[in-house]
Amino acid sequence: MPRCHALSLLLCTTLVPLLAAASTSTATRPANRPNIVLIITDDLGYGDVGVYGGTGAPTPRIDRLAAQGLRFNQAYAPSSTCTPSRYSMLTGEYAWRQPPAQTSILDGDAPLAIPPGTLTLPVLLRQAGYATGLLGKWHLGLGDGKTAVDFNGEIRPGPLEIGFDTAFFIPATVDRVPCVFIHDHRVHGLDPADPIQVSYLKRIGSDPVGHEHPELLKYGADRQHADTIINGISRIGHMSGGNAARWVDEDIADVLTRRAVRFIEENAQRPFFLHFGTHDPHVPRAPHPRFRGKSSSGIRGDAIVQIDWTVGEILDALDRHGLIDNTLVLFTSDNGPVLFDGYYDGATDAVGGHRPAGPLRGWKYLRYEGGTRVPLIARWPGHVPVGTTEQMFSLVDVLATTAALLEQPLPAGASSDSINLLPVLLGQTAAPIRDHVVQHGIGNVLALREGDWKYIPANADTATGIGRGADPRDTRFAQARNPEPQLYNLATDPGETRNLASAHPEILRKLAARLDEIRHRAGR
Ligand code: NG6
Ligand code: CA
Repeated sequence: MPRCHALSLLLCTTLVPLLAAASTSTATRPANRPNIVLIITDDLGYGDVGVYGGTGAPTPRIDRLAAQGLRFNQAYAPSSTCTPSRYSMLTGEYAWRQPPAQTSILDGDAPLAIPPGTLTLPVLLRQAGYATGLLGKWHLGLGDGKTAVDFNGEIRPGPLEIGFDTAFFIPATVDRVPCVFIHDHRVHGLDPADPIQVSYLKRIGSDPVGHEHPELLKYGADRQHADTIINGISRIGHMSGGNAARWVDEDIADVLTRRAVRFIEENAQRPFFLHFGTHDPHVPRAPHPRFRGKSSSGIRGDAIVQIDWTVGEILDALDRHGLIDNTLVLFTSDNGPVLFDGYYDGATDAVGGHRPAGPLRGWKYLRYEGGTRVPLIARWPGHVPVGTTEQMFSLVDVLATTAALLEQPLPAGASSDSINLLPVLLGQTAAPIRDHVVQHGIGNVLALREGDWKYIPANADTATGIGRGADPRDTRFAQARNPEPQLYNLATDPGETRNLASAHPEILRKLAARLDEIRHRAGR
């Protein structure tokens, strides 16, 4: 069983009466209808933020948020990559229950991963009367898959068909084409006289490509990231046209942050849900020049400074509109960190003593703790206690927890992997509710943490997910060779260094059986 931190015990025993008192005096709306601002960063690690021990970039605004709320030390992203993690968070069902082609890292022209009609987090909130907005990273596919997505016409189904009232978003990743924002159903700022074409299979148009014209690049890239050059950065995939609509990487954070502030202003009078996905500190890293050199760990650290600025702007907007007390803010990340992810931007050399995954082993893509343990900070003054907690929380639980908060029943069979952790969020229990968490690595491999024990099944020697021309420093190689099952005790060995599989065969068997049971339990 997870250890319950002394402070959470203290919180549970001393704060609950205070919280109850506070909730009756707050605000003009029922206490179970706070606005929800969910800030989900992209590839920010467990050790990247100051309050989590990060030393590579100052993060005073995120640290202040933590000081005003609850910091989870045992929070997990459902997967070590973006698409499956976000799928799981929005649906409450582990992505690996679906076919890999639907929920593995998606290209910019892949079909929508979540079927319209699914009970999603935004659907739930919309049903409860919330305005629902998506800003920033999406990466869950577009279109029905029957015909190719036409980026010059109506792009649907997409975020609006799975519960968002409005959306202004990056279709996949910033390293993938098309390099344009989509606003609701259309490419933002598209000149119809300059139509967009996208292909991941063949070269199209006359734009230069990175592998032929390295002299045009801000920094080099491996072959996988060396197709069409846009704004001096080569991408995965080919794109032509849409010149007026192409984003400027250095301005992405500003564009999205401005829209977040506007969304808050426009919805200040009604309950709202803002799903804000930063691009930072994902590759290609191109923080605005005003943040360059503002960290001690190079370009990736500067991108983290940019995140901190973004968070500060969003929190200031809540403050200006008097919304602090009736807004639940959640700050987290979609998967673990990575230094080298295709671009030679100097991040690996500049990291110095900063440890993006903190004391944990591994990186993005992997089942080790560093791949999926993420920062999670919750703030809702007067409701969420101030302090830290050792209770486990997976982002797959956001849905059932929100449903409980809104007192909305979940239909039988929906969101089958999501656990209601509202009592944890509100500091009403010292007893652990979630006693295990499933961790998902690239190539659809799983691991199970139960209490302090961590089990990683053996897998075939396949270079899971490693594409053409991968650089040898690609962290995905670390997962490829895993002929023996692994068992770690995270209480005594948080860095997963001593494999206890042969010392504790009975624990190994028990965890293997439980993982099997979870794996075969029917999903949605
Ligand atoms: C990988 C890309 C990587 C990144 C990742 C998605 C290669 C070699 N690497 O396939 O650069 O885009 O996909 O990251 O293509 S995620 O955070 O959105 O999951
Ligand atoms: Ca990510």
